[in-house]
Amino acid sequence: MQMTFRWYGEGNDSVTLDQIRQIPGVEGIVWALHDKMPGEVWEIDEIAQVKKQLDKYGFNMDVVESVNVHDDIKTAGPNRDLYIENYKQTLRNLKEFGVKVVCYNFMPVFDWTRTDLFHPVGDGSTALFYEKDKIVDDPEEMAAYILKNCEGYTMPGWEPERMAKLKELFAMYKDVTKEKLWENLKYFLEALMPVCHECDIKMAIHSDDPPWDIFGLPRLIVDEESVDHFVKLVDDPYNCLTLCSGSLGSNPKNNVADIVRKHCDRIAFAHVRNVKHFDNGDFSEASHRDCDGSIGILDIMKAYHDCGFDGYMRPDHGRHIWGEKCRPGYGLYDRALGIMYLLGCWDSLEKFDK
Ligand code: CS2
Ligand code: MN
Repeated sequence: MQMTFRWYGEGNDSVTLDQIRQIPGVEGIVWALHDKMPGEVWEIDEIAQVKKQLDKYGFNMDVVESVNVHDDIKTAGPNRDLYIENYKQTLRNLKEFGVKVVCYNFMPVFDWTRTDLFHPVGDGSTALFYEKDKIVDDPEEMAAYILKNCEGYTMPGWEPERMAKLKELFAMYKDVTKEKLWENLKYFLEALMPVCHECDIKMAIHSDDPPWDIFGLPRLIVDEESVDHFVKLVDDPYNCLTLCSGSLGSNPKNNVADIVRKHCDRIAFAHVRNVKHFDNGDFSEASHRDCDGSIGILDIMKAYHDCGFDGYMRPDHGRHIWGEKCRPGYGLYDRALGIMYLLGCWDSLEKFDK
């Protein structure tokens, strides 16, 4: 297993590479060109700039999160083949820098969704929170509600530019049923697989978050059955998963450790974080410690260890602690604590569970 840390880039993250270097055990930075629009080619000289920054600290750039997928690809729109060609070119350019895994998601319109970005946890810290009854029919109302409590930040996919085009976006997805979305995903991956082989880059889909349909939009990667379906849909060792314990674990019916055991050979990238379930269907993000949440972090780590997982791992969203001002879920302190917990689990499994 190789531990990594997500970083949003120079001038775009409150956390610095200098700080990340002091967290024990981090070998690679999970990065992206965050100002690229979905569908644009990532150019060699742009990637080279990031490489230069990471090289100074001895970090590898093996994992990208995310090369976002254009809505035309998700909806089989008129320019999907053009955008697929661009995606292939991006993969070829990333290969020049030794990139091994590209994380992406196939969620319609929105990326991950919460109703409160800074919800008090009760100990003075705050965390991302999902209040089920707040997600009703009207995403515009919901966007306005979130804006009231976001301290100037937005969730990915909820940017004001996108919110301004919301009607248009919903119209694009009007006829995209779950079946069609699966078909469009298959079309996309089948087109990419030869390039993935050529470049030795694994495509690793991120689990949908939350793992159920929202605002009438279908979501695909939501439970064990859909993960089974996904790996068979394009049965290729380069068609892989970014298995996000927190995303799948938001549904109390999902047993993430079981999914890890079943599909370990297709997990290229492991996101490990904890979630606390409430009886009414709400959930809150929690510290990475097993007993602070409901999804069985220790079982999940043991499952990875038992399978001999040798892919990339990172802590996922953290709480906001010690007064840190940061991107929601992506501060330094709680994710650094998360890494120490995950590495603590891993080291003891290595030593005592051979
Ligand atoms: C999230 C997502 O759970 C997560 O890791 O922060 O934004 C994730 O990066 C994307 O869905 C992956 O494409
Ligand atoms: Mn994740």
